Amino acid sequence: KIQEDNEMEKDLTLKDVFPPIDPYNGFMLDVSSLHSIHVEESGNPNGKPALFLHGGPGGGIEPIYRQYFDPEKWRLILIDQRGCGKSLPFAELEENTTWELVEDIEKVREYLGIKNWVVFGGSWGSTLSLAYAETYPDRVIGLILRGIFMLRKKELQWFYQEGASEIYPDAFEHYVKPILEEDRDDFLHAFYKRLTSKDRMTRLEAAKAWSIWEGATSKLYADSNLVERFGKDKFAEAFARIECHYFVNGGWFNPEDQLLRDINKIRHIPAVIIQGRYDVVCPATSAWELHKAWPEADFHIVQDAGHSMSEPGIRSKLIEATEKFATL
Ligand code: STX
Repeated sequence: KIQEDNEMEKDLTLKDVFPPIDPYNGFMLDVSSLHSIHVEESGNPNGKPALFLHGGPGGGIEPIYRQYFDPEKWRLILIDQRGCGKSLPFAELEENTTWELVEDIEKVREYLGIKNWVVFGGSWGSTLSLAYAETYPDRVIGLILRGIFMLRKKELQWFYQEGASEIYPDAFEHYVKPILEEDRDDFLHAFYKRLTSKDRMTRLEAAKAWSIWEGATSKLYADSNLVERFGKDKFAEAFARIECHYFVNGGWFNPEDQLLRDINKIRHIPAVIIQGRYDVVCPATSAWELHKAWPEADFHIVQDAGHSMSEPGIRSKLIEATEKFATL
């Protein structure tokens, strides 16, 4: 009995992130006549390669992302996707599509002389991880996916039109403010119009409202730091413009459930799916549908978490996964 209790205690110990580290390499890579993307490497140059794909699209990389991987075991590659972070031109929408990002990833892999890698992505990062793996399955030796998002109409409708609005009516009131009453039947297109306006103030006002909506709904327990970060001009402009551009274009998926339909291409790859029960940004239905289509992948619902990778239960499961995959 006592032993069982101890075992349970052990299971309840949450894994914390690794200490902060600086990259040992960083560079810009020209990926088209228009775009240069920022790439960095950290950890152990002789470690197992892992690719980190950030969210949004348009979120850019954050130093904390390096801390989910044991720096002695992993050679970690982080990319600022087109138009965000340190990539240039900033907030650019031309030549910025899912399939161009997939090709950028291949360019980075080839440039670094990496044969194959573990791919780690949450939210939009999970979308892009699936799109990349289904296009280049031979290059992926493992997938760690969190807060599953497959960019289908029902997912966009839930978060940007009606659904999440019922759980966060207070934050939703701020989100809709820049949009005229008569345009509120289609927030996605109404925001797109403002986010691509020639007038900087119109763009900025819309970008902040859009971005703060996501910041305010990302965690089970509201986090004012997150809202503040998402509301910063520079972050909001790239994040909102790029997200909205991808979403009005349905992510260039065809059919819209392309990622699920093509799941057989990657079912042989070792994978972990991690999902917060109370994820309001990317509700658990998508993770559940992915689990049903891909029963071989480890599947974890974290009972006391929302959408963010920094929530303790999610953070712990992600680190368990990188530790397990380090020995793959
Ligand atoms: N977009 C969800 C997403 O990918 C619908 C996302 N949400 N927050 C983020 O990404 C960041 C933390 C990367 C800003």
